[in-house]
Amino acid sequence: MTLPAQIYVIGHRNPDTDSVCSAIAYADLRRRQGLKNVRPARAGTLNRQTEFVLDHLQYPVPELLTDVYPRVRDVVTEQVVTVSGEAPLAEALKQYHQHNIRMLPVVDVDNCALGMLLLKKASEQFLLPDAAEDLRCVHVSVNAIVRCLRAKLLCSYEADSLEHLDLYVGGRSTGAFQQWVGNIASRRSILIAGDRPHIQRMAIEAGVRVLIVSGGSVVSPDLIDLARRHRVSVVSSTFDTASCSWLTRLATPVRSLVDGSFLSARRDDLLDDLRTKLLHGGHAGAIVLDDEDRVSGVATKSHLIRKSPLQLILVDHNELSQAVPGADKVEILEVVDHHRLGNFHTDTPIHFINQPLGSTCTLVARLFRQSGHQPDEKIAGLLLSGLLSDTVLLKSPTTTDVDRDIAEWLSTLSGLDLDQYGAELFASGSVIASGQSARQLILGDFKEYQVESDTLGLGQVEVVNLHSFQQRKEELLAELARLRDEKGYLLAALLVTDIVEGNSLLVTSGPNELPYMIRYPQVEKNIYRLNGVLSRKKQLVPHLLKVFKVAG
Ligand SMILES: [Mn+2]
Repeated sequence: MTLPAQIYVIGHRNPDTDSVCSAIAYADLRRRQGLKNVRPARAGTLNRQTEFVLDHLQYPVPELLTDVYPRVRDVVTEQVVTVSGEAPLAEALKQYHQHNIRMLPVVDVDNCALGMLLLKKASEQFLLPDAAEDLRCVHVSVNAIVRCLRAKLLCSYEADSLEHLDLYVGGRSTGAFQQWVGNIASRRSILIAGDRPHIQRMAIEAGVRVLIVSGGSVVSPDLIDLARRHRVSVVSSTFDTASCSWLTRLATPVRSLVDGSFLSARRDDLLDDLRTKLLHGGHAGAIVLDDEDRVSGVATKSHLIRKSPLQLILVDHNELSQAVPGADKVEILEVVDHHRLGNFHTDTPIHFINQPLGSTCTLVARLFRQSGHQPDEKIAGLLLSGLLSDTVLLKSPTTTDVDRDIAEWLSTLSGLDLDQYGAELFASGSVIASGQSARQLILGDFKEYQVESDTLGLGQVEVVNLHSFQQRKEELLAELARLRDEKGYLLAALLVTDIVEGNSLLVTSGPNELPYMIRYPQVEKNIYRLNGVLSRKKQLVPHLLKVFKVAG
């Protein structure tokens, strides 16, 4: 039995709004088209903007998949058959036969593993000995005999003690028996006798360890008394002598046949790790344990070739390096994307849809339209969010006419106004409006640069408009001054980059002569406008290094 397949629609790692919303919407579409067991997932933590979208549209956060590597639990799905450590070997043999298996985990009362009993080893125990003394020797307790022979315990002495004992049948005439019983090591002997009271008495007087009375024969009360005085355990079984003898040999509790050095695996272990253990460890199988150390399955080599029940539909990416870890180990059913093609191979043909549109959400919305399905209000809202996010409110150069057309359609379906909702969407993603302290904002993405013996400390934040910055600029200026003092920087500055306009502001705390040397237009005290500057590394830093070197 294998688990039913579970199909996840999932975007790339470090998910953005397009990636999460297209996964939700595409899962919805495929479900409506009749695909079973399909649900959206995400490959990482949601960013603030996506959180806002799901919250605003009151849509549940998709399940987080940190990886999709096949686990032991995905392939080991059979109900496990176990045997109690106290059970006689006879019971284990019955289980092997009944369930057609060759391995049996031996468990204690809490269902925790004591070891693994292989059919091969269990049968060898009985079939291999050929010397008379080995054939006679059994490893049992009185209670084990009682259990295996379904017998009555008439007189008990240390019934739990597990001992190596010799098994005899009292099949001699009274005179011969008397002589014989005096010659055996009686304290380590089990004697099977029938309904002959003389023989029973002689055995008890000789002090055998266990007297088994076969055929349901009675034992008189005075003999039971005698047995108690001689510390002889007496059991009575309805089986005949031959069966009693055979079953006593199979009465060995299985726990004494296993050693503790079994191979084990956790349900959550990677299948690849189990593979290594099973292929190189020399064990026929591993006992699978659950979180509470209880036995939940047996894994064998045949499990290693089973397919994971998990399948993926990738949206908003097509490169495995960007996919949820382990994606290369499971079946990928479809890809829906708007990025360049990466290195991607499959064993079988798959649905692969890739179009150079502004967002995957545009593509998914188009698939809804083409298939005659109309997204409901919430799904339309999600699709619109992904579309506006990826195309930066339809302003990014990647925006196509299709995106603009689809955006109008989704706006109508969702009842969300393009401009108003778009503005809210981007404000929600703003770092500056996130409630972080000024110090956290400055140090979030911060680097130090050396100019001769001086140090510049430069942070950067990206925003989609300068609105929230204007509200916090005094606070940021004060914090930069404090930071400069503390660290002894020549200049402490924060580059606030408007990614929509493609410009930046440089907020500074520096030497008094800075306005005269920096060669950027000053907007107000300690704030400069850097037209066309987006990159700290490629644009700002080379400029500052030049400026300060000339000055120094
Ligand atoms: Mn995208």
